Amino acid sequence: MLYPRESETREVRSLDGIWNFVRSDQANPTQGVREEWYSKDLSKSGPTIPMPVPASYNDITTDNLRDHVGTVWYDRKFFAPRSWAVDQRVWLRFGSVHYEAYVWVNGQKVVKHEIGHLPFEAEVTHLLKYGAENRVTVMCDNALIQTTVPQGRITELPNDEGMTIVQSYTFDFFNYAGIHRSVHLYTTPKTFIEEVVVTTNLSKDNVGGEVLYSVKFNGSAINEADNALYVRAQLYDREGKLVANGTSDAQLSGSLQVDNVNPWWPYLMHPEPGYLYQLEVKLHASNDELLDVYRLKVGLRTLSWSNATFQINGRPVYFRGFGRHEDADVRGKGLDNALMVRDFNLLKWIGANAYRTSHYPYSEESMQFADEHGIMIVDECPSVDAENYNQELLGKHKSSLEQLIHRDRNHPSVVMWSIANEPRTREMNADSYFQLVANLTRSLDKTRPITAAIATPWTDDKAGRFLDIISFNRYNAWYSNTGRLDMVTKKVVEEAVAWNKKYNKPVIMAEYGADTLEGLHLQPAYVWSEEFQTEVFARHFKAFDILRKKGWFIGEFVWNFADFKTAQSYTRVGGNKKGVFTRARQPKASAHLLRKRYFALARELDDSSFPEDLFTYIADMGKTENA
Ligand code: BDP
Repeated sequence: MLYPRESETREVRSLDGIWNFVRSDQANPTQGVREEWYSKDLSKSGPTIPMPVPASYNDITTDNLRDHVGTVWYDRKFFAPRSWAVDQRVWLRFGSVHYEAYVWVNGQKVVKHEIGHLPFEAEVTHLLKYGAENRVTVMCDNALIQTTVPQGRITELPNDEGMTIVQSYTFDFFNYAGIHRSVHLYTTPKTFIEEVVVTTNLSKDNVGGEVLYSVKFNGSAINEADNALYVRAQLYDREGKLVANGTSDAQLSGSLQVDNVNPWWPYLMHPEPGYLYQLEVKLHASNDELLDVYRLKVGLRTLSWSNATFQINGRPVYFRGFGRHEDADVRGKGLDNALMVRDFNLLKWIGANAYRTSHYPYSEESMQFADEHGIMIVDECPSVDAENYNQELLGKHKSSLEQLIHRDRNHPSVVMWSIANEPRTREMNADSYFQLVANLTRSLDKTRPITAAIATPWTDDKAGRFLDIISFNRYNAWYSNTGRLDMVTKKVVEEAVAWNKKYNKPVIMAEYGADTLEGLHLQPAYVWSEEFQTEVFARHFKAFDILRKKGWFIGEFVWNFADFKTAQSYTRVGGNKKGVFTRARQPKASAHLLRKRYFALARELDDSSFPEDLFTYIADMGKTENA
């Protein structure tokens, strides 16, 4: 699925803004459908409140909307310009609605989509009134059950008024819901470019490059005799200079050769990271008439992996990064450009070169940003804590990966697929289940390795053999041996070695960390203090350095980039506080230590230089300057 972009043949309009909102009666979740609320303005069916889009609805009001379970409704009006009535098609696209969405336009059902964090769209050409006002209505359901991805449970419990519905889940982040990402209307010509798939190759010396593209069109050929559409592809460098061009074969595939290529490199691995070309794809009829134009950014890079290493452009990569969340005050999981840009500034400040989109696909805008800044992404599907494996769950889990790969396969920043976080891989059916999930992933994309973040002890795990890279999550000195800083280093080394011995594959520590209350200082280090988090990190660094010498240990990811909201629990003080940054994106003490480590690794492994302010002046330390 292509990101909506303007071109000489396409227009894009945002439907972001303030929508009208109604919450259903929890005890009567289907009332709106039975009473056909979508057939007229929502305000005609009852009082509405204003609701921002994109945003989670949970933290906007001051009442208990936060804990609402079940359906809510949104609607808004918009104009469709008269010019759109002729010779084009119009599409309505949602970047993400969590968890399940039903959409109507002018009272007509348009699309239903299940699984949050992924885009979906539908053609609305024939439903729109042109040069007139139209209405879009969305019903969104946040209920998670044993066959949704991720899973949850709905139970009915007695409360002070009688009975009430309660949502529970085992995963450790708040189940924010609503229209989380932008809503777009966009136009395409009648016959248009529906899909572009790009893969790239580099010569051994990284001097010659190749862009392989394959295009799918949608729509009828221009006239009966004309079934010979073709594509003209042109590649431009950063300065806008044409560096390659060509014409596709009859299947609309082709390749472009690039001399003296600027490869796509990760941040700090090269002085010019995140180099992107622009690929211009033009769909032509056989009489040369130009039908459609779509442009996308392309990074030229190769990935390769073995049972010990992971390489980009032939050079070994050591991942230093984070597990993260899309999470912020007030807007919850709603797309927020200010937050996104701040986060990338912090990632670069701290010297990270990667993050995992724990535990679901992140916004398309952030994927584009990662491409541009050279941040490598371990791209995770929304499966968290999978258990009680069943056919329906498998079907949706596979569908989430299929949608994710369709959405993200052209991003150079995406270097690995993560097919699950902490699945219960000791359960009986875990092996056949994960074999099927891994096989599907591989069949959809052979150019990237597969991982999953596993917390099941290595002795019991049944999924690792289907992965290319083993990622494990472990909280030494936190969930096990709480407070024991002397029980970290050896345990981490032993566990990583055991995973490697069991599967003979590269190993990453995908999560480690400690909850830390900003401003709490205790010396000697004591759990929840800034001193403790800093010490926990240092003990892990020591383990990682022992492991790096073994040749197959390829990365360290702190849990978490920033503090984030969770369900209410007596183990969470206002949420999960394992952030290196606060929820407001300010550094804790550990951030300064981590920054020194990440830049030290970048200097040792990739020859990059230190930022000037990395080390604060303390004393001469024996060095005399001749100034
Ligand atoms: C891990 C989970 C992560 C949690 C973390 C924690 O993968 O989602 O937030 O533990 O407890 O098991 O902090």
